[in-house]
Amino acid sequence: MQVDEAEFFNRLLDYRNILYLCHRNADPDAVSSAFALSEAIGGTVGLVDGCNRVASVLIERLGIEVVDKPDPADYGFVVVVDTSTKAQLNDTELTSYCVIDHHTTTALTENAEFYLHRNTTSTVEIVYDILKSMGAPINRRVGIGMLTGIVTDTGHFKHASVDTFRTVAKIIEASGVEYGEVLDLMAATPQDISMRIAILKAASRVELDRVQDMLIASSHVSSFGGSASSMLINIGADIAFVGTAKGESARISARAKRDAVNAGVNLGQLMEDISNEYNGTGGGHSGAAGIDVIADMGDILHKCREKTKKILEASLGATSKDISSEDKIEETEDE
Ligand SMILES: [Mn+2]
Repeated sequence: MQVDEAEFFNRLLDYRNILYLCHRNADPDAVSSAFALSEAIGGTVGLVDGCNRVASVLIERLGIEVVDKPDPADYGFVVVVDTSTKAQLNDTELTSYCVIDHHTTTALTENAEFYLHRNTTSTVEIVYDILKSMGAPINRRVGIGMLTGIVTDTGHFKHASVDTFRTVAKIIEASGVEYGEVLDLMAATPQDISMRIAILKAASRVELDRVQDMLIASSHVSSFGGSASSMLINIGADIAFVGTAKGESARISARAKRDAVNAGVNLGQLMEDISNEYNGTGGGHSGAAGIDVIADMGDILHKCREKTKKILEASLGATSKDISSEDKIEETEDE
């Protein structure tokens, strides 16, 4: 059952020993949402399976106490934070739980006691509305965490809405944090050597499809697929698919520019559709999504490319051409 902000925290007040559970490889949005709720209502921040680098810097700098791989049975109630599928929880069995989330897919809400789902650009923004309705203060640590969560989830405000900026302003006002502090914290995050290698390999292995002026880049890496996919967008792709093969299964990280989304590419929907064909899990946002399936990575990547080409051809009215091999690349403009 969907509840509103006031009802959400009212219900949480009925429970003792709450676990705020973040998805695997937790990001700043998940960790900061869990941290803000635990500070306001009480309880423990739990990571299903580690966190990413910016989140680990946050945890260290803000001194956030976290429990890695907690056993939900040790807690009175579980609040699943910023998570939409069971796979993101490594299929952890949950008996009594609620969900607070902003993803377009909502598989986890089905068996939840109650949930709060909003189409915000981050979970932090939903948490802000809860704190506001509680009249809870936002201290500096919580403020820095929340702002970092919003900045990272919106791709440095690339996907921000007018509500995002409004909430950011209110968090800055309430917490006394300066935006520059948040940027400094993120800039201090070291980049892993293996991540830089993966990203460069992804770039060197790119295969391109072109529909009118839209470029679809596909590649593969052994890890850091999400970062590699975002990087392909940054260096010129309109849509990027990066595959990672893990034993029998394949993971695809997909990203799209706003123009591609406006042209009808909804990656969350695309990933959900493909995952249904393979009994896997997939979903996310229109501009950023992922899929986990038991299948050959090459086949899934091919499927992603073909379906995307069809969508673009239908909306842009052109046939695609394969420009993977160098001799076919037309360089009309030299820059
Ligand atoms: Mn999020």
